[in-house]
Amino acid sequence: MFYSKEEFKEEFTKRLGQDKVPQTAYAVLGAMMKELLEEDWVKTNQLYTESKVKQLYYISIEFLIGRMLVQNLHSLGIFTIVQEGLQELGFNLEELEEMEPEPGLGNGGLGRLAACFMDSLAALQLPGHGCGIRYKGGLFTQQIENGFQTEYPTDWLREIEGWEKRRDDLAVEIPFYGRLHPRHTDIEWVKAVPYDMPIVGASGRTVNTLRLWQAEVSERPLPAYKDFNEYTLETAAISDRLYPDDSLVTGKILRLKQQYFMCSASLQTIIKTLPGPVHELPHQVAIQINDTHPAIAIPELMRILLDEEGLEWEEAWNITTHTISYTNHTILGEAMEKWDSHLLASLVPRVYEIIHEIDRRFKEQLQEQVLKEQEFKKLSIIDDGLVKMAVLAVVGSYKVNGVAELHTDILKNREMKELYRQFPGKFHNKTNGITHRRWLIKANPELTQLITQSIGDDWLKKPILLNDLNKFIIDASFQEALKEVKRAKKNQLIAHVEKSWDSPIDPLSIFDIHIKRFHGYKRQLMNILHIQSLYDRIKEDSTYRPYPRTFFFGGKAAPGYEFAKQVIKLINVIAAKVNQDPLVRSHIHIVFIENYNVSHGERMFPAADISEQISTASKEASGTGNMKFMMNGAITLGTLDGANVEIVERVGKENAFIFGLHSQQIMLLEKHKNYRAQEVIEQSPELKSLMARLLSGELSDGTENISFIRNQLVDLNDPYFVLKDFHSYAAMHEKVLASYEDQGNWQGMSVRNIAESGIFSSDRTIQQYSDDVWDLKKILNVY
Ligand code: 475
Repeated sequence: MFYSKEEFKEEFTKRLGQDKVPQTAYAVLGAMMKELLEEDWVKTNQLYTESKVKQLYYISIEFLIGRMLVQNLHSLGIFTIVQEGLQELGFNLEELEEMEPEPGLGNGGLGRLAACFMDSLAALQLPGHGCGIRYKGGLFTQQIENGFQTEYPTDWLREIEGWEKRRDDLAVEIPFYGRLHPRHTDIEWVKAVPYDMPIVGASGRTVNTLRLWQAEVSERPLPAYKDFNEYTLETAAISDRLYPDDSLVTGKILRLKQQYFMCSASLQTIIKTLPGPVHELPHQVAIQINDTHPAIAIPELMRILLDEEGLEWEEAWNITTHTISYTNHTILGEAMEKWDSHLLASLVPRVYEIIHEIDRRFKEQLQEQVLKEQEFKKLSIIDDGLVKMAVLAVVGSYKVNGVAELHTDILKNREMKELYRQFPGKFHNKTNGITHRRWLIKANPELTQLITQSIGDDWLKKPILLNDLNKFIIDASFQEALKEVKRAKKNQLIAHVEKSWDSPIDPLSIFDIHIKRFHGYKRQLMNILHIQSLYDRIKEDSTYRPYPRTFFFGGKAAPGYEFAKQVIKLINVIAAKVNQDPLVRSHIHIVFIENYNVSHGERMFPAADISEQISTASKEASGTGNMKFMMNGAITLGTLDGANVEIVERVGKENAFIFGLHSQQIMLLEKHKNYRAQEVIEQSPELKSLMARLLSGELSDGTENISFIRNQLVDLNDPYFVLKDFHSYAAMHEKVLASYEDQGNWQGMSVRNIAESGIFSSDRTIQQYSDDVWDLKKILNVY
């Protein structure tokens, strides 16, 4: 359609006509791009079907894809042509990008990982697709009102036409409820309609598919007992809204409906379009379940194989357990899915019957061993009237992975010790990764250019080659250029933020950034308490006048997580005080970024000097923000948790700021229950004063409810060891300041981090999954 800037301009102008407003320009550009990738999309699909290659389906309840326009321009290799062409025609691409609604179809880490994986699969030209839900409303929009988080619905689909293609011809019917005997009757059918989104591979012609299912009323007859109106509302609810809980499960029936809906629709389609006989399924298809939310795919696949394909149990089980593999993302107790047996039996009676049989057979096998009661309990899928989805997921899949080395070790040696003993060969590690195309090339073109000027452009396709930057660690002119890039990214962030944040930000200050979901274990509370202590010190000690720092926070709290919401409030209260104090504000400054999302992230990671990764060791399965910061040259200030451990292994301890208890120490304290927060407070005059003032409400503006913080730190005995780690955290901040004074060394640390970040590209992660789990073959879309 167009191969040069001139051709682009001609075509664009023709389509734009007289209506030269940005809205129209956005729509025209979108339409041109859709046409441009359409042919490759169709061809890719044809190629996969004709060549009968093995395909991967990645089932996930969340895909936090972010905006697609500019990412797709990059992938199609026409970014520069279009950017310059638009400029010459009087349009600004950045402005057009801002018009694209952000599809917030995920909460955080798990959903964003799925999106990075989609990008890497397509870039590596591997046949892999996503299966999820087309939520009408993505994650809520956060507004800060009087310092409090308030939530507003986000209906991204209403705003503007997106990239997707509705496929009525591929709709399937999902069976809910009903009676089983003598056969399954009185079913409430729900129609699942796919909306396909193109996932464009970088500079190749591979266009994979992200298939998001929408729930609609079925044309099949309703059972006599069911009220039609009620049925209509319940059906629409299935794909109406994303659950806003991160690392938390609530056991609501709607959630289970979403899970079954997405799994059944995906599996029915997979089986229907299988090129060969069904017993060859494991050779033709790999199914990865992203955490336990899609674990119901295991009994659902069994149901299809038994009831619809007429297989015997043993064969069906053999096929299922060679097709499905499972990734675990968390060990937090409150995030472990356990479904009430009655709920399952009522909503999906046949599926429940199958789960029951899986459990019975597994327990029968276990009878042959000598097991302690406790061990047996841990291995039970159905236990105490609850179905434990993680146990089902391990028993029913051929591979189980953790998302960082430490996390995988904790699964094997503690959380899933009993299961690991039964299936030692299933467990493996696949350390997470992030796509360097979005998080470096797109988000930081300035740094991208500097790197390419210095080491050539091979790293764009092979990010591990960023390693070549190691030779610039002490190169003064490279360091100077890197500093310039950082300065530019800081200024861009400031320009963006200052529209909504009314106190000016110092571009020369150290940008210390803490962005992620608000959660007890992520310890935003420790960060803000430390900032309060800095404030106190500046006030009290006239010799303490530290180099200016700007502390950024961003993130959402689950609407029902009151403690996390009170931490947001506390940050905003302390921010108001700090930012308007004439003495203090030239040394420390706090910025709360409202409604943190992928687009904000793209502006923030490149501007950071310090990456706050301060989770309670053992709690953060991996973290992926840590990798995005590192790749943009920020230095990790963190604990030895999740993938931080591997980051530090790579860059060396001297190129990170590591503090705090280790995971072993935390786990011992938890096990022996011998941690006393009160004693820690007593022993530290600083903490004592801080806590006294905090808990008396002295630090408050009178509107927040400090009792949630007190409850956490005092009544609950500080479950995330905020007080225990406080002093080593504060000491490490002092070290940061000292290090920043030696700019030569600091820039060297930064270079080192970028140079070692290539391993954390999701291209590496995906290649490892492909080699060790999925067995995919690269398919070149050439014609
Ligand atoms: C980990 N989400 C990160 C990231 O592997 C890790 C759970 C239940 C219900 C809804 N959402 C969830 C998560 O558990 C989650 O996002 N986990 C995160 O997965 C990718 O890097 O450490 O916390």
